[in-house]
Amino acid sequence: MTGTMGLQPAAGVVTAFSPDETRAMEAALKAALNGPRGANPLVGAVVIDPDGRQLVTGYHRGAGTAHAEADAIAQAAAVGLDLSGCTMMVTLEPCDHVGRTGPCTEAIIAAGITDVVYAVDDPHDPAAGGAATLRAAGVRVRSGLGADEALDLNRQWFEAVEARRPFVTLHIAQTLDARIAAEDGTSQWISSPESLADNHAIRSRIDAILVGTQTVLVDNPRLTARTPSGQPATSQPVRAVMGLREVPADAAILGDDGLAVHLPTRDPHEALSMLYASGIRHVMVEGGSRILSSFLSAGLVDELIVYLAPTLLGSGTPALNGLGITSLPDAQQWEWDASDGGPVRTLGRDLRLHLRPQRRVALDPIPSDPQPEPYGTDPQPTDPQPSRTAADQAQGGY
Ligand code: AOF
Ligand code: ZN
Repeated sequence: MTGTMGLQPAAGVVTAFSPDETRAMEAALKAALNGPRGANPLVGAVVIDPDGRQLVTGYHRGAGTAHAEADAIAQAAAVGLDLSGCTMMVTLEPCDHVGRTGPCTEAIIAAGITDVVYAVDDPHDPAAGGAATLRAAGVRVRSGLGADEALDLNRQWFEAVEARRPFVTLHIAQTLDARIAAEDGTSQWISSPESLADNHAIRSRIDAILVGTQTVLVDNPRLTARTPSGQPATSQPVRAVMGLREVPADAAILGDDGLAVHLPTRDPHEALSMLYASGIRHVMVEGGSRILSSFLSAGLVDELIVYLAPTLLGSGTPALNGLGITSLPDAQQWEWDASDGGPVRTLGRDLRLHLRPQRRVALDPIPSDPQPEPYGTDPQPTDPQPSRTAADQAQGGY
């Protein structure tokens, strides 16, 4: 996100905001960055008293957890702070639905908050309508302060909601020279135990994990979310395999929990549509290189997480196998993501890089040209794509 200094309401919005409100919205935008990206947007909320003093700051910690408004109100309750007559500044229109958590409108009204200023409308149908509900309950509601920043903060999420597709996180575990396996196919372990643990923690909070049939045939991964001691995590993602080749009946990915699904397509758009239709809102694409490349070349990646090991191979399977780019001006441009722990973290001996696209490559649901690199057929023996999912073959642990 670009700096939040000097927030302005969106063009056409004429409501005046006080300097204290502007400062509080800046603080709310900053707080939102603490959360993880995914099925839900990053949201921050700051409550100020009638003198403009900031009382509590809340943020959303991802799908299934308290919304930013509820988080701020709970913090106030925990220390016995009365918020009646106060103003809440929030980066997204408060929700009006019972999803995984209760409606924020209700929590705001119950807390006695009399004013709400939010940055941008919630485009998500089931949750929208909060402003009208608040007004009907006598709350003064204004919007538009920090709208540009709030839109930019969640621009990939807004795009995914609009396109009615899941939010896509792409995961690559690679060497310094961008290899995901050595020439002989060995790939255990490129990443540090800390990186593997981080990846499994993400698996336990997403809706689905996606790999290609090639990865299943070569690596036979389990793709479950597991704790560092090898125990299954409490929450498990759907395990999806895409591609036209059959998934062997004894493939480890099938498991016995009914969470595995085969998507008979090579088109990443189609795979996402199928997942969306079954209620999936956040998918992590894990590999191999052809799947990674096809999602990247289709412009379908909202978040990129790269575990970079301080290891050189000099040959072996490259993380990507071509994005259809032949000239530098056509290169995909990525931006360091300040959210969720920042753009660079140290995980054991690895670096964890966190990025988001600088601009969308394709917005159309079904782009026709160029076609994504096919995969799932014509397996290449020299490119076995073991990927880090080979880790799943290990007994216990990762
Ligand atoms: C808010 N505050 O902090 C967030 C909101 O499944 P749920 O219950 O978590 O609801 C998710 C939807 O709620 C999400 O798609 C978006 O429309 C809204 N997110 N709303 O009032 C928040 N994260
Ligand atoms: Zn809410």
